[in-house]
Amino acid sequence: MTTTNAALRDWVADAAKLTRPDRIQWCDGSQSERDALIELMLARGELITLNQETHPHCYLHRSDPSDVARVEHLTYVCTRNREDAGPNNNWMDPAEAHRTVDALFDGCMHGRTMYVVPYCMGPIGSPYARCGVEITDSPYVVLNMRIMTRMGVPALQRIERDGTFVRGLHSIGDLDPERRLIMHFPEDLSIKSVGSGYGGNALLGKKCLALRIASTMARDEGWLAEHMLILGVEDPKGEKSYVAAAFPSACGKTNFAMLIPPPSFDGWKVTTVGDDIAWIKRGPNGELRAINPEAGFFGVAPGTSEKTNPNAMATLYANVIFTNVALTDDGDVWWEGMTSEPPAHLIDWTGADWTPEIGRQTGRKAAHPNARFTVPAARCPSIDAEWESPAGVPISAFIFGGRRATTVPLVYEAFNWSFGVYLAATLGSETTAAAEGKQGVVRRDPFAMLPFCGYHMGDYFNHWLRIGRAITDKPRIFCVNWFRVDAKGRFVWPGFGDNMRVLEWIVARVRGRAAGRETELGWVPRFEDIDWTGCNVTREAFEELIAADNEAWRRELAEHAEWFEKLGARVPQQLKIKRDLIVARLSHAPAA
Ligand code: GTP
Ligand code: SPV
Ligand code: MN
Repeated sequence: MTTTNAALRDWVADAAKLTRPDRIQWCDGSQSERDALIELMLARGELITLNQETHPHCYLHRSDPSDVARVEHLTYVCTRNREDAGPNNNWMDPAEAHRTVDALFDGCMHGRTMYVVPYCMGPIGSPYARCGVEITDSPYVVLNMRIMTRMGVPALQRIERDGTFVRGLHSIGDLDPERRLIMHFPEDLSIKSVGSGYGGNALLGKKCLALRIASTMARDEGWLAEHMLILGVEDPKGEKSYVAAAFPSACGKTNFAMLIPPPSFDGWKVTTVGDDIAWIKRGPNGELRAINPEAGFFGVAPGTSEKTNPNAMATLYANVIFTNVALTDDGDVWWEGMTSEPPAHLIDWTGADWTPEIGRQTGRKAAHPNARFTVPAARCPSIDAEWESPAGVPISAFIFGGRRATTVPLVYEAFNWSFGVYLAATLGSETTAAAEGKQGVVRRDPFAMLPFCGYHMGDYFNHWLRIGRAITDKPRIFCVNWFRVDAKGRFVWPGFGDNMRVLEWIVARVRGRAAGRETELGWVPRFEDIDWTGCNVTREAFEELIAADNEAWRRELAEHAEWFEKLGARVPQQLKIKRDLIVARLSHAPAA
């Protein structure tokens, strides 16, 4: 296999000259190609066959222990003008970046096969879709890309027809964290990633193309590339709405996208369009329409159980690559939170023996907290009938949520679009295991895009304000927080399926059918505006969950001011004025 596209041919030849692989394999996406890659990885000990009766076509992969999460401090956006990358990105001059990273690529594929992986983000026939080619020396990456994207012959055909694609050069290098770099060149639509085999660092279609590069395309072309799930919600009468929701990494997108309503919500149905990324464009009638550019889920394993996310558990029956989960004695998988009691013996994610006793004594987890599963989206029982619709689905509401132990109410609705942009721009969340670094520290994560916006965050806020002016049918904007804790550190809100109670109120608001109470931050439901059947949240607990403490919010708003200060002059004046408005409202609010 090769290609009629000369630019692609030349680029592959140049990459081979630099990295000097033993051989080059063009990937066609076929079943036989997949089987051969699995055989190869099994032979090399890079995959473990799971119990094929309980888990057909499922395998376990263990990463190098130093390579288990995204590395934000080693991720760069390389624009000619430093200001264009913004204070939200690490920056290097493009020429220097190429020199630096090429030194790491020099000869790195010696003794290895170079795989050329053409892929399409979005349904092949969709005008919203964009193609890329990833060159990699990792069969694990090829297998994952085959699940996460439309990979192989049809993608190559589209590239040859369109003539354009995003270049992504990847090598696992020597996995030395000191020789690891994830470089983006949005001005020439290319990516160079070396030294990591992990998810967002190495599957270049996902965060690198579909968010960092795509966000700059979207800025220039007038659309949105967002870290959002997309779900459909249908009421008992068959009326259906779609919403898109942005939560930071490991803050609940997959779970919310696959929500199963509580039994009392008879006749309600939630369906899944996507669980991580949304590309959103203006439709023919002035509405916003979204596609899921991905073809699979790369989901967080810990915490996933029959209780919390039965749809995910059903999805995980077949054709799954598990990464860094624990292995049971009968060839099954396990992770913290899957069952209330751990099995008596496991092999942990590093390959070492693990028992509950060892866990207690050493504090070691059996699965890595950022252990993941890769699985085709089509396997999900709640997959939406329109999930591959080339024209996308119409979006009625945007939801933004963070992981906040205190301060942020369960749900509130922004007064209008620009107010909603303010709330999203100042979103805070506790850091998680999805990225290297200290966990549980509150940081600003605007639109859940801090690690993924490929350009200056101030320009991005402006872009959202511009989009709002360009559409006639504006989705309403809501904020949620499932993660408030009590004095003992326990979650106060039941979460998961019970999030339906909040989603129902949101959908009713969108349809103009739900009441609420006006607060300084926006509209919130009253206790009686929510259906509590079968739920043990008391009126008192609800009032706690929905409260916005005046003192705490004054501190929060002071942090917003610091945050805008940090982002500098490109933050829209309109947003700074919004802050002053809330401060003024809070200072006039009656004492609680
Ligand atoms: P990325 O794939 O990293 O972008 O993450 P995500 O936003 O899809 O997060 P995911 O749904 O995988 O959830 C991450 C963790 O949060 C899991 O351990 C979940 O069990 C947990 N979680 C999800 N929803 C809720 C909720 O409503 N309440 C609580 N307490 N935990 C939740
Ligand atoms: C995230 O970290 O937000 C993920 C996983 O969805 S990764 O693909 O590694 O970015
Ligand atoms: Mn994500």
